[in-house]
Amino acid sequence: MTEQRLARASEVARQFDFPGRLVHLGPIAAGNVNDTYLAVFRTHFSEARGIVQRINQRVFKKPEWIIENMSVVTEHAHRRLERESEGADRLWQLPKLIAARDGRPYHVDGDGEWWRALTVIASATSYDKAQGPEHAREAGTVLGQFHRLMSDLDASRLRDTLPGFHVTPGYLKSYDEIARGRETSQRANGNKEVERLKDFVDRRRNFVDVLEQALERGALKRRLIHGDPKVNNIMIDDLTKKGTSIVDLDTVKPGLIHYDFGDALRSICNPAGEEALELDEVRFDVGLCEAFVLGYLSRASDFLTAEDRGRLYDSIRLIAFELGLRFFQDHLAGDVYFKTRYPGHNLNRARVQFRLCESIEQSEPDIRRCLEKARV
Ligand code: GN1
Ligand code: MG
Repeated sequence: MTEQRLARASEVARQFDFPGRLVHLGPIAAGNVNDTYLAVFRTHFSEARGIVQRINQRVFKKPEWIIENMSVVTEHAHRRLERESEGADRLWQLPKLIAARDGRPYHVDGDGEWWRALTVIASATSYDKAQGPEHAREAGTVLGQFHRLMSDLDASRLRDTLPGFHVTPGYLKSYDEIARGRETSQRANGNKEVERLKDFVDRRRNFVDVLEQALERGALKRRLIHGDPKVNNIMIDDLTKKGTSIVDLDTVKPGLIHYDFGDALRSICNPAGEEALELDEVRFDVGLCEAFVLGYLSRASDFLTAEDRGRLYDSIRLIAFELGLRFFQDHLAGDVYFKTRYPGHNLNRARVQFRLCESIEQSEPDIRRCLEKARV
């Protein structure tokens, strides 16, 4: 992190309507796409904290749509939470946009970069890995609650911020184009691990359209989904240890809830985490899966159809495979999408997801039993 980038982010933070003077700004290691900072402002008698984020325009081509969606989603959810707060078992939170001093809900800097500021979720922590079954159950509860909150929001009010997101056959198509490219063969030629992963992909080609086909046939329907409910986007209340919020609302859009279900499970049920360096430690933990599913169903059971239920196992396997494919493709393309911290980082991330996918395949009977037991 260069001094220059910090100075620029500090300058941007001052453009937002926080009370007092900026006393601290530091990067938060959150996310593989946007740049995220914590800003602390103080007056002589109070402190305000905020999240300041640069939106990655290489990924999100229309940053104004990200801002627009965020307002629609949070205003809807905050209204509903307020309405339901009396009977609620906890105080749910969701971040809110903080306006810039000129009144707009974003700031564009001199280089044309788009920035936004958000409230910080109070007294809460997110974790990169599951802390145990309690944590997994709370993560499931948070995702179920989010799906519930979105279930009465008119989807036509939201823009598609990332066309093709989570449509696995589309990723396979772009992977094929990249893998065949001349630059890729120069970069990857002779690398045994690359060849092994290519083979891994080839042996699973016939199942990549399992969800999209069901959608086409009308067996599944699109609903509003989060898009990125991985474990470190779920906030656990430090005081009560209950789930309190889900953050990172950039990819809320109509899609299959299976994408969310699969993404959350491929993330929370891998105790080694997605940045693991030792492949042997990567596995799918069915006990954590069971805990997550119980939490999810405590909020979401009434809107799952029999068709939905029948494809939940496939969603877990598919999303682990899909994320591995996305990391692998980015490695072959020269790391143009996900941020990396070391050479081969995306290759390693792909190896982890593919190993996880194998473990999911090996545990299929147990996973199906666990879904059955919970009457999913
Ligand atoms: C990206 O930026 P971040 O970490 O919130 C990606 C997700 C992946 C995730 C894997 C817009 O999310 O789809 O699951 O990395 N987001 C986008 O860690 O591509
Ligand atoms: Mg994200």
